[in-house]
Amino acid sequence: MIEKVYTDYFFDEPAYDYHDAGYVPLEVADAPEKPLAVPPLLEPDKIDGDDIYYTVTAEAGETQLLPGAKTKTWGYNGTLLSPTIRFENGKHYHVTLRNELPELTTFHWHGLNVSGPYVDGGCHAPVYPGEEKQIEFTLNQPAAMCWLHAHPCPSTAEQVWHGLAGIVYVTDKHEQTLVVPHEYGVDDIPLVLQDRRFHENNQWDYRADYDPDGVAGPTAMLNGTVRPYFDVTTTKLRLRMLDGANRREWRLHLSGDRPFTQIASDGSYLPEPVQLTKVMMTCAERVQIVIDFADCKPGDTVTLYTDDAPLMTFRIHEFAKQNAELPAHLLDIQAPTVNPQTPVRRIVMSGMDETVAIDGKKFQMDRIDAQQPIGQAQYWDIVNTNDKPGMVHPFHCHGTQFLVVSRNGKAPYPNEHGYKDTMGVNPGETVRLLVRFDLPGVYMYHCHIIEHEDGGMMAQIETYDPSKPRPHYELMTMDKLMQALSEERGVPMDQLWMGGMASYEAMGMKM
Ligand SMILES: [Cu+2]
Repeated sequence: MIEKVYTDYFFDEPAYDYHDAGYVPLEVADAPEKPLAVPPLLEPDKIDGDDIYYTVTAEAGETQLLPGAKTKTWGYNGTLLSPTIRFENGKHYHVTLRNELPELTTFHWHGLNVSGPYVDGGCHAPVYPGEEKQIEFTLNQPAAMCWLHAHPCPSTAEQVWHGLAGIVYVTDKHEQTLVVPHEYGVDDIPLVLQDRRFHENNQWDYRADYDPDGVAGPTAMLNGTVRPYFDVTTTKLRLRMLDGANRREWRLHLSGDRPFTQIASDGSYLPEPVQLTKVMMTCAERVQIVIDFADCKPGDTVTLYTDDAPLMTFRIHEFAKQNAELPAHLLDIQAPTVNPQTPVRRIVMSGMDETVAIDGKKFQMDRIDAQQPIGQAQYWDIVNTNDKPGMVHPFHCHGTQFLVVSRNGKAPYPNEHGYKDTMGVNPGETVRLLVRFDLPGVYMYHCHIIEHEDGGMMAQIETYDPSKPRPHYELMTMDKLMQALSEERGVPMDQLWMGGMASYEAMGMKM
């Protein structure tokens, strides 16, 4: 029995995105309600014992989003977003990455504990148009919801805006022992929250909407559905939510202040469920909640809101009463060992618009900014030097799931006790993380307001096995990437448009 119900968003109100001059308020689209699109599960190409084979193809197409003209969109194995990919912990995966887009892209597995920089799919792992690459990995991490998105900096934001984002479930044996909703598409549904502006003829125009502090639009889109409803046919419903927006924060609550229970964050279940009436997600964060409709009757509706904008309606149907309570304990978190000698690393996120930087520097693909041995935890103090009111910068690190130790020396938020890979840092705040890498490689860490990341608010760390010689990593350079894009787009290098470029130029850097 959970007694305490939290009723605030925890984050600092003066830093909420709606205070920013460039904020785009949400509007209810002039379109009828539609059933929520629940992506199908991706079928493997082949299963051979513990070896499982998948193909993921990035492609362009058209999607019916509003009445009238279809919208030109990009997606994985489809025209928008992706089928849901379900990985099982401990299995060995072979994934063919195909690029049928007109330009290079990368396939980044956000939240998966796989080796960097190539399998991880950051900027060093381009797949050129018409080509394919093979990756393989064995998963070693607890059950979670992660995601797949394009990451070819500095055009990550534009490619994600086109639709290159997909849901990835990780399952494990422990999860199978928990009494929590898990019937995919029935009482366990993924929910990708995004926003777009529809221009003439229902088209998106990323460049027209460009804002260096993040691109936003007035129309909310959940799993690519504008004005969705969902037919509830079970007492309890589990939503696996992802902030898949480039910039927008979601401050979620239900009509009638109906409480809900958060059971998981980015990289794992929470140790104990937390009951809330409000939850805020910053870019790339995941929150899994269970809503209990036991007191509802057929014909009732419950609405999901962000601030005061309605996002989705739950239409209640007949359901068999299911009175089992959620487990009081969900996961044992084994924190990495620390001692008084545990190193403390300080990482400073600074600036707004074009001045964004990490430790005062813009990202350089062929520069390694930090090093850390594998298997040994270190404290990372993430500092946001923005004044109030400034922005919450969502800090993300590839290749690891960390623990949040403290916020300005105080306890983390009640729903931050699970593993995370992305975490909002308030202006003027220092958030202490405990970070351990298991695999050697090169991993990026950055702000997940995607335009900030493209604008250079990113750095990279090399992790290494102290008992082995250091491997050589073939790192991409901005020049190489720009040359490729210039050829693919048929545009001279100096006329190549990428949002992040202006940001580098503002800092006096030649691209
Ligand atoms: Cu940022």
